Amino acid sequence: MTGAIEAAAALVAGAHSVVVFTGAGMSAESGVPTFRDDLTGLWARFDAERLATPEAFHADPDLVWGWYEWRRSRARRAEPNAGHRAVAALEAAVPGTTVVTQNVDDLHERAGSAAPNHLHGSLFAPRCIGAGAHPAVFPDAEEPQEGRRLAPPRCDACGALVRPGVVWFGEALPEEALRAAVAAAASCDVLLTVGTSGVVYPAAEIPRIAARAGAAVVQVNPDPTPLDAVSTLNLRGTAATILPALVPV
Ligand code: BV8
Repeated sequence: MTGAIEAAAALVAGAHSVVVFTGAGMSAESGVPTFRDDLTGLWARFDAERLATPEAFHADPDLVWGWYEWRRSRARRAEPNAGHRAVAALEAAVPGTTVVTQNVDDLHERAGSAAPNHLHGSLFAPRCIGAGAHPAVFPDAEEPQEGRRLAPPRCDACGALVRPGVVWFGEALPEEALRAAVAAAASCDVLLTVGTSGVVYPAAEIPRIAARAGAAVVQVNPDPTPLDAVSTLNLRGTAATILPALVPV
């Protein structure tokens, strides 16, 4: 595969604008379980796509808040991996680089990425469910326990329940984030898609928009995905081992 990695590195080195589109696999080598690995204990009987919904939160706020607080504590304890650091280095080497992530952790930021575009929100931006959607500060709750319920706090401003600052299934993506991601994908020379199964829409359209616009699409994933079909190069490997080889020296 070294030929493919060299070809991908040459594409990146010759690019004026690059989009790096990342999914849960980007954080796997930091020890953050991928989206569907997280269901343990109390949550194990649920399907992630059923738990990550407004209906689940409405039905049992403590169950859903407990899951997200557990995930947030896992993300806080994790460290960015060599893949996150390579993305930050790529941004420095190619000024026209845009990072678009489906991930809700903050590992891109902690690796030095300036302003990753969080299409699905963030574990670190809770807000209340009141009309004002007031940003909430995190309570000094006890360390979340795996598989345990935890009561969400109430908003200081209006008393409404606080919810995770993520985009749930059935919820619209942040308009400006999606618009910017589509614009970047439609005008880039190269799009790197890293660690995503490419099945969650409308985010999964991003690599397909780049391919349709004539960009070279390079996929980094140890496993085949539906994005194989739109990728110019498929690099069968992990984010932390492949991405450093793609950064122009
Ligand atoms: C919406 C936040 C409408 C929460 C998440 C067509 C068009 C539009 C919508 C739909 C559609 N069809 C269906 C829908 C509905 C739905 C959807 O797409 N469902 C899927 C299941 C079919 N979409 C929605 O509901 C979206 N909203 O459409 O709203 C609307 C419009 C207007 C007004 C009102 C409503 C909202 C979707 C967002 C959901 N929220 N996250 C949370 O995190 O709890 S999605 C969540 O799942 C993650 O954020 C992530 O995006 C996704 C998981 O995907 P991946 O990141 O790809 O992760 P995955 O585990 O699947 O794959 C990991 C990959 O990494 C694997 O391939 C693996 O091989 C690889 N890997 C592993 N290790 C490594 C690695 N790769 C590299 N290195 C490694 N070390």
